[in-house]
Amino acid sequence: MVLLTKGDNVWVDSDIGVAIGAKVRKVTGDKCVVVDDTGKERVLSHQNGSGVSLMHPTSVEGVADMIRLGDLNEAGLLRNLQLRHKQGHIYTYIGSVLVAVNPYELLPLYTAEQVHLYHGRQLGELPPHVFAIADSCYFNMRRNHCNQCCIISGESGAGKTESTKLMLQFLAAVSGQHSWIEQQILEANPILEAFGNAKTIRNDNSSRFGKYVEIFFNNKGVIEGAHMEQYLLEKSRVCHQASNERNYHIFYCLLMGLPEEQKKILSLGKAEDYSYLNASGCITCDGREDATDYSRIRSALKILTFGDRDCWDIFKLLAAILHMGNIDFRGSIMNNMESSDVSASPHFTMSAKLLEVDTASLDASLTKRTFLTNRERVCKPLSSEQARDTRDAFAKAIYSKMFLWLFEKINVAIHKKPAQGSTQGYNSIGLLDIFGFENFKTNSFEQLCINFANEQLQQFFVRHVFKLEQEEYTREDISWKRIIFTDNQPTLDLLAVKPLNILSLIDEESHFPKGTDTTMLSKMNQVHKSNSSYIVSKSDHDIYFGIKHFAGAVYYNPTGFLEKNRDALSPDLMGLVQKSSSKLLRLLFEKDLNANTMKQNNSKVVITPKSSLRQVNEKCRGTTTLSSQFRQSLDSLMRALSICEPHFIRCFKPNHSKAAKLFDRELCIRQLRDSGMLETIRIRKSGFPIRHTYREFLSRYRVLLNTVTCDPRTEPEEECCNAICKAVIRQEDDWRIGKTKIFLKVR
Ligand code: AD9
Ligand code: MG
Repeated sequence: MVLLTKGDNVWVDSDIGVAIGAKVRKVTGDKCVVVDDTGKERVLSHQNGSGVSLMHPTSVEGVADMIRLGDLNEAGLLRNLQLRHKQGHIYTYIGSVLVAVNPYELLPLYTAEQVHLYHGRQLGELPPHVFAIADSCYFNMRRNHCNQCCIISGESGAGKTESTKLMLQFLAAVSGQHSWIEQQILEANPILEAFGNAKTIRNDNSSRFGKYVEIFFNNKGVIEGAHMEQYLLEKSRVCHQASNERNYHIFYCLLMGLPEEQKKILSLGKAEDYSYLNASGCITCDGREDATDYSRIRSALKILTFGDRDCWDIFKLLAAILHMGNIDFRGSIMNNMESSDVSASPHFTMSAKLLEVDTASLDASLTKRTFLTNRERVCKPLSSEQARDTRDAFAKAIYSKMFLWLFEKINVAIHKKPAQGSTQGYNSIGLLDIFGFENFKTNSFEQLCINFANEQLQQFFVRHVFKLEQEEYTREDISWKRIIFTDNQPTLDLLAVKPLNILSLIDEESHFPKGTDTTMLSKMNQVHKSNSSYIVSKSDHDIYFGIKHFAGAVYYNPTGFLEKNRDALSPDLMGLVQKSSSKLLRLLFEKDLNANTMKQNNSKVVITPKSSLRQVNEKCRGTTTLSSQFRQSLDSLMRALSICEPHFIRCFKPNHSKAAKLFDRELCIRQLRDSGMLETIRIRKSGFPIRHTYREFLSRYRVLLNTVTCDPRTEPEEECCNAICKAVIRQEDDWRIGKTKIFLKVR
């Protein structure tokens, strides 16, 4: 045991495998009494005190920028965040990366005065703040005339969406116009949250979609417009929610807020009446006022140019979804085949009425399915279970298409295109608020997509922080200690790059008429069994596969993958939509209707099990799978990000109980590990984070030339820089002269 005296701050072992801070209270003989950070008293002796070490002074009080930490390890980072959280400082830097710990209480940090305070200041001049990052985006955009992006990541409930809103609030404030367009951009949020957020067990206002908001500024730094992209809305929530979770907020708001006479027309009752809302045992959400939110959503819709007619059409379809959920089916056997009938109910007639289709057509398209086989159309009755699935698929499709349409319409309202033909003088700041890495008890296709997105973003982060850093030093030919870091490229190769990668195998099998989840799994196993990032199921009976992601291994259950990926409605439902008198309903399915018509015209091409893959693909042209859509939108996101100067905010969730002032060390250490923070701080610190070209350096520190004997008029710039450093910086190791730049360490 190290020699300790009273008052020393030390690190001692803890039961979660990472050291905890403690203070020495008493030393007697070879025994030492310490009180750890949780208030627990411990007696250390030579027998149990081997894991004790002295704390670096920077860890005692905590630091605002963790690059400065002397104890550069997990324990040091964790304690620093915990200490600051306790002191009410929820923001901390790691260099230019902001770590934000969710305070779970309203803090007086976001006032107009604070906006004013942070505007125009250098990063690090004031205490860490989300506004400082926003200002840094704004400042860099204006100074470098370069697009900026801010990637906000973290797990569910960590505070990504709140941080995004705060960034937006700051940018709107410094843009300074209080214009209509600014108001429209801000008002898009309540709409998107009403339709895309829901109460989950992790977060009362959980975003069930990802979004990238790009804000366009003119050359005076004034907001001119914006564009919003969405990623992968969780459709299944429309029909099923886990216990104690809710459906999308909008349903409850509608039922609580819609005036009685309008509810009557839509035949709407209470939330408890609808099986899409009552099955999870959770109707209300503490802290949310559904009726008040309804008015807020209505006024936001108005601001975003949705007319009364549009709103009414939206509400009609939402009501149709609720009624559809209550349609039930009776099973029977017909000609030795399972079949089903719609049970007569007012909900069924109301569904037909609101969808503006006749009851017979609705009945037929829910209880039968037409298949196209070898030039023939075969109509098969559906069992009651299949009919229920068809009903749910229809409800989910209507809702998710409506969500896309809302986005499109909002984009039209807020997207003021720069003057014809040129984007000159315009720059943008993009804010990415996207689902974090997911690893649940059961992981399905959605988790694979989400985790794929996270791999891409991690790669982007890795590229930015690690690779660029290394490349810069190599390019400048300066020596520095190499750091080993985790590169997730092999996982990305497995998922989406290598021939027959996982995503393309899923796609191929989805296009193949005879493909099933099991044939897909066996192909994956066959192709990738020796890939070190792939985990094969232990036996042929086990239906799972695993992927080693950067944040840990995730096991996926392939059941339902192909169906989810195909993302197609039955031809019967498509026909029903085509016949509907509802303009909005037809509009929502416009693209699919076109593709469907193309497919039917194409149906002379027959697919047989012997058809080549090319033939199959050609046949299916016009129908895109979910994973290929998602890949395309991710590709374009990554392209957009790659031409921006990136900023990063890592949000942390301090506890699972949404409580203020409670810091769960175990939960936080997992997030620290998952987010690659430790590597970030190591590479930053061991490198030379401050860099200037010779000229910049000289113009900034020219005054110092008086103290050294070097004249920039006669001697090369490089020599002068070197002379200044030699004279001013004591530590030989604290600077490097590269080929074009000078590099400095942070002290
Ligand atoms: V999810 O992946 O969409 O489920 P987010 O977006 O990371 O998640 P969100 O921003 O919704 O989390 O934050 C969750 C809740 O934490 C909010 O509803 C607030 O109640 C709380 N929160 C988050 N950030 C702050 C803050 N800066 N100040 C106060 C906050 N409360
Ligand atoms: Mg969110």
